[in-house]
Amino acid sequence: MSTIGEVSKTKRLIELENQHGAHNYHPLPVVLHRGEGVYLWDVDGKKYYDFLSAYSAVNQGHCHPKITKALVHQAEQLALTSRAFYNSALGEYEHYITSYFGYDKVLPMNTGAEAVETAIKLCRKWAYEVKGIAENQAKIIVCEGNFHGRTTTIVSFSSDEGSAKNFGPHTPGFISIPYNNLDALRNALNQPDVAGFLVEPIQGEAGVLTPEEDYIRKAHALCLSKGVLFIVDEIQTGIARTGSLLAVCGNCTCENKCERQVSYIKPDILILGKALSGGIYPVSAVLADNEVMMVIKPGQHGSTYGGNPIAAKVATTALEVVYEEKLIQNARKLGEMFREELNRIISQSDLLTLVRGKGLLNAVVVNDSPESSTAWDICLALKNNGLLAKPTHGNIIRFAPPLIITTEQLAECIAIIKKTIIEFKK
Ligand code: IF1
Repeated sequence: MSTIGEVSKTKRLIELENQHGAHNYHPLPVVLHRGEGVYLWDVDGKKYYDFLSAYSAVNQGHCHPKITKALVHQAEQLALTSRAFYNSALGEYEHYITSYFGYDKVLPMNTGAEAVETAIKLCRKWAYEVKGIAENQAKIIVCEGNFHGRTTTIVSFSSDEGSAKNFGPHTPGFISIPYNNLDALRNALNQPDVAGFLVEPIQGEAGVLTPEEDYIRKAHALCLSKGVLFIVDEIQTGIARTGSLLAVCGNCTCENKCERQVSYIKPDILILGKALSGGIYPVSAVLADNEVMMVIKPGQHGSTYGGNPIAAKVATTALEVVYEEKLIQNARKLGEMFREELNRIISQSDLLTLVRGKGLLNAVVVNDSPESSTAWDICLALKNNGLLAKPTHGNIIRFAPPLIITTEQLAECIAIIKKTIIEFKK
């Protein structure tokens, strides 16, 4: 173990964060120093499998050589111009991503929350200027258990008290309904002045809650019948994570069409982030057709870094890697293997109650109360055995490795999970 004097490097660096950084996180006690593919190394050189992937931002693996090269090359040429001027990378990127997902236009931003805020602004402006709702009366339907980011407006419609309490006064104009409940959506759509429905195809933070098979398709049809915008947050579920290009099996136009192109559900507003960045540089995007996107006029929205040349090159390369390395098919195949093996482990232990998910976005429910520290303690034991994962809520552990993981690597990870569960003492 490397030490600085008597204190280990890990302890010293954790103390520095504790003393000089805001306490807005409770990280697992590991200090990471290097990443490559599915692997991470801590400051003492211990190697781990990454089973969180920065919450699905590292779908292409850590420090992907092709994405890193694109970043460095652009950074040495032109990094930032602001949108006061055109730049040579943005137009080609906009053409690429709108063709890739089948939309007229993209509004480039940086973080997921910024993209969600952008979608809310687009929906409201469309409501007043296209649908004809009276000004300041537009309502957007959201789901209980949602996670769309941490800005003041977004936490205004969070059902998680920890996210919303004492950040008021909250932004009005949102109707909250139970997730995966079509009757509740039908009733909410009958309320006046409804402009949009904002939904995650799978609720990641809520514990990888996968709705009924036809929930998203029927919700889309209900919105269509009421002239309400269907707004889908694919920040965590998109970019091949769930074994499709988009969890809504959207109108993806990538060359290696996934077998699930049966639903052709096309959101009116599609929100992307995380893995659009290749896990290397903040990039998010909002896609829509002209009827919606053209309500925003010059000077009405944007950001200093939105659409910068580095982001344009990184996002283009991140999307190229998805089909060059067949991440959609790999996520689907290895996700099925993971759930099958975890069900075997669950049948032999009373520590876990179930595994759920789609593709390589999965979670296990620990057989203990959400208030217990069992899920956390299991993650500490997994860390000691060389695998990094983290609980989402109390008694749920999310398992989401990079989508480049091989069958052999996944088998080794399953063995680590099995060993940890068998040896675990509450
Ligand atoms: C953190 C949670 C996950 C997201 C969806 C928008 C955003 C996120 C579906 C906002 C971001 C991240 C935020 C990250 C941890 C992680 C997270 F635990 F916070 F809730 F994944 F579930 N829509 N999720 O999942 O995107 O602004 O962060 O780029 O530490 O806050 P962002």
